[in-house]
Amino acid sequence: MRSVAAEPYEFQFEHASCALVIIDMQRDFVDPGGFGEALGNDVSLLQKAIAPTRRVLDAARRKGLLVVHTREGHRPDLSDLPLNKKLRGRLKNGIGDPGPMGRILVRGEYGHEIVDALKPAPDEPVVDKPGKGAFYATDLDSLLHNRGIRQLVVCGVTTEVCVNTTVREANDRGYDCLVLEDCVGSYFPEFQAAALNMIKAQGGIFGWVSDSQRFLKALARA
Ligand code: TIU
Repeated sequence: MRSVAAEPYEFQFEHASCALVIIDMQRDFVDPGGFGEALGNDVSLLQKAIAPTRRVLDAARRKGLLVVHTREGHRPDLSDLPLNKKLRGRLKNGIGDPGPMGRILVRGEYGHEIVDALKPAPDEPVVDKPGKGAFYATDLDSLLHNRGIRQLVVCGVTTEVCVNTTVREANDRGYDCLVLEDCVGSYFPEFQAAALNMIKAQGGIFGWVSDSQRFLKALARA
């Protein structure tokens, strides 16, 4: 077992049983000119997670960790888009409608793709998810289970929405999750702080929180 300095206490992992999971680092959420920015959000708060996540991704690849990427989005015919999600927000241009980078959150569209800096390698699984949690209506659990994965190191956006939902789903399925605070981002600084606190409170009720430097140090030792 390897140890990463973390809160509420050290996180333990083994290379063979640990995966890096990068949540929804898609152009439409992260890039200037995308759907997220069109909704009035400050995407620089998400952009700053790219560089540290890239360093973690590079190190994970070098060390041979399983790397899994997720993308939030829907089939082009929108048959997997629940009506409540379609209607939520009363947006003039919402999911499935034309957006600044193609149809919003539709698979195959430019804005749905992962940002260039974190582009998945050909051998890295990409899990397309219709919900906020990466386990809901996907094969993520079986993919991890079949590889003997027990620990997840989690990066991505947004901290209080898809990252938090995924960590909660993972925790209930028996995975230990380490969230790297500089590799996750929220449009709302107060939610960033609260979402991280919620994970590590009560003895790590949902998991552990650390940062890229501390994780990279632990990975380098291994
Ligand atoms: N990936 C993810 O978090 N999807 C969202 O819709 N996040 C928001 O914060 N809106």
